[in-house]
Amino acid sequence: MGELIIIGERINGMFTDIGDALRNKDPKAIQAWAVKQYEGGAHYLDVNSGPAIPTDERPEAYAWMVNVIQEVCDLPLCLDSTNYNAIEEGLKLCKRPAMINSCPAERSKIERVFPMAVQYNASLIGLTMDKKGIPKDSENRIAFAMELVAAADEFGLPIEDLYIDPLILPVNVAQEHAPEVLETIKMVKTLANPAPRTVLGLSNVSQKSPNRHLINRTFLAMAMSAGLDAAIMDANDDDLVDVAATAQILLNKSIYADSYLKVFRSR
Ligand code: THG
Repeated sequence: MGELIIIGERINGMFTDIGDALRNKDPKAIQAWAVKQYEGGAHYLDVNSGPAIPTDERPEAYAWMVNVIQEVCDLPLCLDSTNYNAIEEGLKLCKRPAMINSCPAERSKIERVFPMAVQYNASLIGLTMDKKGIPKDSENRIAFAMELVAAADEFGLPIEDLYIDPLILPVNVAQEHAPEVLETIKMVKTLANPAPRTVLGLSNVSQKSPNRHLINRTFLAMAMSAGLDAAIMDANDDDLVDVAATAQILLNKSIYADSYLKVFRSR
């Protein structure tokens, strides 16, 4: 019944343990985080090699990451890279339908990524940005979302497999973006029937702020109220996962029981 899709953010080369694992070809930290995020409540695992590996070596390093994760965990993967050759290597290896993360509203990239999503039966995150960057107003974010919806139609991607990401920025430097992002989440639902889905990289909102956890939790509740379907987030922040479970109850999207927190975590 429309429960939040939790995409664990932790397998990302921006974290030093994952960056070291990639440089040393040592799978331990990657595999430990795969299992730990599954136990925390993740439904997908984001996989981002980050800056640890030179660009031309990324497809190979990326394929290695996908393989070592699948050795220990059955969760589907959210392939997070700007290198589309790396994503394609990952797609060839994925045992379950993956999510491609991501494609901006730029024609050359749309032509590369949308057919690949269809070919591999993957869902796809579309970003409300182009070469010039991320617009501030929700109207301009929605204009990019409309281009991505039109591309889904053109290339035959089922509309419910398109996740629009309005791109939340850190509140300490881009405070005026937060309400525009919430408005965009609401407006995306009016673009098509069935509607595309929505996703956020939640932890962006609190980067370099104190009270990170509080900011993440508060914004997740607000975004879910606006209609958010999925979040790339810290699946091991138990209080954050509890916020997701509770917001779902209060939005009447899952059935209340006194034990609802336990129910949310049981699979
Ligand atoms: N949209 C989409 N994909 C994304 C993002 C998005 N992928 C990457 C990112 N944004 C989401 N994932 C993270 C992962 C970690 C952090 C933020 C977002 C994070 N990391 C710590 C930091 O920067 O302070 C790293 C701390 C450390 O090095 O230990 O906050 O928006 N589609």
